[in-house]
Amino acid sequence: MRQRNLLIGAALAASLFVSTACSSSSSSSAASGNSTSTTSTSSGTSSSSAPDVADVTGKSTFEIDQENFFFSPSTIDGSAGQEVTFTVKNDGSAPHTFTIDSMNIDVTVQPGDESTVDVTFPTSGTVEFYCKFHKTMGMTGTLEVM
Ligand SMILES: [Cu+2]
Repeated sequence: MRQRNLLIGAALAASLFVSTACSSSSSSSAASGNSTSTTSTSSGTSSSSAPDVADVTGKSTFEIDQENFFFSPSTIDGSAGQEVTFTVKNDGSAPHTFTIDSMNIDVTVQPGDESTVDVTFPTSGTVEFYCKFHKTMGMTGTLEVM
């Protein structure tokens, strides 16, 4: 008698375990559904932080956006000696600068504001531009002659 009760108890425990396993597997599939949407969200984030290159060859004007805390695009390809008027637009919530030491360019743009800057590409190589407030946070960019 006592042995039989143990068997029933074991069977009950086994069926409980199965139903628990079932519910936990269904809840884990719901969780994986959540993680799928999380993945698509984070891939959108990673695409905005991915190398952001623009080719302005042949253009006389171009817009650079300032965000918190990066330039978009951050790499700008042009031709040797090309003159471009950049419209520097601050889409962030903090003041940012567009600064190029070698060209004596140092423009501060307030949030929601924009400013135009005349830039001449170098004859070869690269020139760095940056925000002097957030350079240490990686808010830099490059003018590049291909
Ligand atoms: Cu800044």
